[in-house]
Amino acid sequence: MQTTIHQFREKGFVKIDSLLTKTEVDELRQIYDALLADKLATQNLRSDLAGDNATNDSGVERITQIMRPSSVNQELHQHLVYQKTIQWAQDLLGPDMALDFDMLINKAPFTKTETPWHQDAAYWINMPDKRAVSFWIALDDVFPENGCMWFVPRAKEDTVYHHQNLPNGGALYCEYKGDQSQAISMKAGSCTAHDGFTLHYSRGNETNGSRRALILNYRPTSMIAYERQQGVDHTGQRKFKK
Ligand SMILES: O=C(O)CCC(=O)C(=O)O
Repeated sequence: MQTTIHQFREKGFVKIDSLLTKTEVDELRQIYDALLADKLATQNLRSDLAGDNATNDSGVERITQIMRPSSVNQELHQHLVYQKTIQWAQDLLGPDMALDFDMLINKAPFTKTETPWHQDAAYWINMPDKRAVSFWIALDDVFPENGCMWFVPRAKEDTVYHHQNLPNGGALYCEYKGDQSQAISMKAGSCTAHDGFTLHYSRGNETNGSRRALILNYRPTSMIAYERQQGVDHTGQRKFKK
């Protein structure tokens, strides 16, 4: 545990093996697939991170993002994964960590669309306390060819690089041309944890299998209250805020 905490603080990211049991992975896969299939219940929380125009002729979403999925699924809301990750969040960043929001990011088979390089802090409003951790939980075995996460060890300072929007509501992105990035392959049920200033990206899914990720974001209770006061509840359209 101390090595994990040390690496997270030094590099801005770390892998946590076997966060979930096989049974827990199976439970989450069922919930996940039901949410993906239910376009009606998720319609206001759902978007294509590749941008609206990216949806191909067959109407397939390239990178499906569903915000706050536990708000429409009670089983997910009560799942043990939230207890396991809050414990890790508090160990990594302090006892005041609480769940800010959850999301699903799915890359369906052969959608071949990368999530561009970015830092999560580019999405944030300006917050006095910038501690945050995002758990990216693999519900399938992940590796470069199906879209595992890649990270660049972060700088010591809290620097947010210049980001732009992909057209038509797509993701924020920035340039990264260095050679420090590391691909984090892992088994289903394992996760990575990264902070808001760590650059990350994933390749498109070039395989015939799914690449399902559940993402849980934690930050200080006081900063969640601060966000909510300003109308940020992570259900709506992404905006670039400084
Ligand atoms: O799942 C992906 O491809 C990207 C995930 C991501 O950017 C994030 O969790 O912050």
